[in-house]
Amino acid sequence: MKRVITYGTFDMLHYGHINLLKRAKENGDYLIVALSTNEFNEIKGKKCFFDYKKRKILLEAIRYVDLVIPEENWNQKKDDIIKYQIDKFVIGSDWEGKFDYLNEYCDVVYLERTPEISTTMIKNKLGEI
Ligand code: C2G
Repeated sequence: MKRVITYGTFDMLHYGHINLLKRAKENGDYLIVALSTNEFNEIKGKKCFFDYKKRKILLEAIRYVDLVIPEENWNQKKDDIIKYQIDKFVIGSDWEGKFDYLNEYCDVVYLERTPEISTTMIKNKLGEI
């Protein structure tokens, strides 16, 4: 069984996220999503609309997602890959090159980011109404 992992905040879930998760799952048989905790989002400088519990409920309802674990810091990826016996690390192309060091532990794949949709854009558009 090919095990895939991806990381993110996934706030205000939108079709760009779903598109990423769909393609991530197509890279294997079992998809783990490491979901940024509220505390880690503060470190990332991201203000979330939904807290971790709600974002986790939303992700767990997606057919492509098999397991959701907390992402608490920038440095847990290697340990996660070993602990969960990950074959492939997948993330959007906005991170191109940033996680190549994980090649030592598993395949690293950057998937094209879905254009013209982001949580920030949604917030801005809502602000205009
Ligand atoms: N994404 C995408 N297309 C979009 C928006 C997001 O493909 N239009 C992808 C991102 O590239 C990422 C995932 O969806 O792979 C989640 O996006 P974010 O919630 O913005 O995650 P991010 O803040 O990039 O967190 O340690 C890694 C970080 O936790 C990644």
